Amino acid sequence: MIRFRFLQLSDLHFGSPMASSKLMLPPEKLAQRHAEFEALVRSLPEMVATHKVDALLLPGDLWDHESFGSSGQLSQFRVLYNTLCQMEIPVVITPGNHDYYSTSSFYHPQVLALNDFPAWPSHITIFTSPRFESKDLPGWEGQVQLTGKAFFDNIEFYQDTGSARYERVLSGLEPNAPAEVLRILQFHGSRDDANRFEEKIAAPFSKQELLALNYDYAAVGHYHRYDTFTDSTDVVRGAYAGSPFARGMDETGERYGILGELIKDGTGLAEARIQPLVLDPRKIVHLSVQLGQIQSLEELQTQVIADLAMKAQPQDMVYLALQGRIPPGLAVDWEALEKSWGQSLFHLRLDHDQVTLSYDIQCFLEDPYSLEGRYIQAIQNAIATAPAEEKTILEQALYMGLDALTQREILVR
Ligand SMILES: [Mn+2]
Repeated sequence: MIRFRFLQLSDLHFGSPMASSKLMLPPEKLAQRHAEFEALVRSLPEMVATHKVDALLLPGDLWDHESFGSSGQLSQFRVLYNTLCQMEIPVVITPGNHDYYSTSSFYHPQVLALNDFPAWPSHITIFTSPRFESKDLPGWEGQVQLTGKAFFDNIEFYQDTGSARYERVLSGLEPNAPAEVLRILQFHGSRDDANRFEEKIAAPFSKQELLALNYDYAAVGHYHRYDTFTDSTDVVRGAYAGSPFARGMDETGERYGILGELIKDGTGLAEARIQPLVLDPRKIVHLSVQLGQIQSLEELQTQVIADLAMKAQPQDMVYLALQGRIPPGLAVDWEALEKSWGQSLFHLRLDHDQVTLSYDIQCFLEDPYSLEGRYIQAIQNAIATAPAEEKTILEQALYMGLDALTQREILVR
């Protein structure tokens, strides 16, 4: 019987500036996030020891770049490189579209040597062919076999403009190890039906194509959200760990690595037990708050504070988008509110671009012969007799009509 425990991590994009996010972290918080990311990377040897894993599986986009660029990139390359070199267990890397393999890649032995780094040690297996290859896991010869491939460029494409060059990544692949060997597939690619933040595709495949190949487990990278692939009997046959560290708005919610155990007895498929392991001490929360019929600053505060308390924790980074209307004449100091709401959090960014002014309806009605007055009267009559589901639409129409009639500057900045 083969019992194999692993930690799966991908899409760290280590070395990325993290500065372009809508969160707009100020320099000191950005520096803190870089330090936290580095601490996470440096904690990997301890993590694999704590969880007693046999191997570290890394299906791509470990670094945000594929070669040595600026000195900043060099120093961040060094941190992760040194950590992987210190590992006392096998490490398997299948380069992704960001850290793709090429003749100028740091995965290339000559490039590494030219930049004064010692050669990749023997416990680290790097797949460097654009076609799938199979290799025995060091120390597990005849028991565990990895099948993987490397990306060789960083070109993603949009679904509707895909060229023939981007063939189905799994087409033509056949497992070639004996059935009693634990067979793990590892690569970086886009599952057709996975949760995607955007529609860009790299190395497409479907769950059906993957399951038909009968690998015991597939460790896949590229999409930044944790997602498992289960067969028709709900057995896990592969997974995306997602990105382990929250860098931008496409990485909301908890960030994970995968702790897995594969148990293979005989020639049938292995039993896979996997669990997500939270790796980032903070998370990004994208909170949209629809303002109700608020009449005062106090009501606005109460509603937002209640939502924040429910959805975010003190260590989190919150992007708070307010929508709705506030009474005319209500003076709101948005900057002060952002500061005050952010005090109980690591960070808060307030977006009030979608907040508009409501109207003093009573004032319009006092002049029943005005266009606005007659319009309001007509809509209110309709609201009084409308079924419940139409009332909301009519209420919205009331305000949109008034916006048009009064030709008001719609957005309050
Ligand atoms: Mn990728």
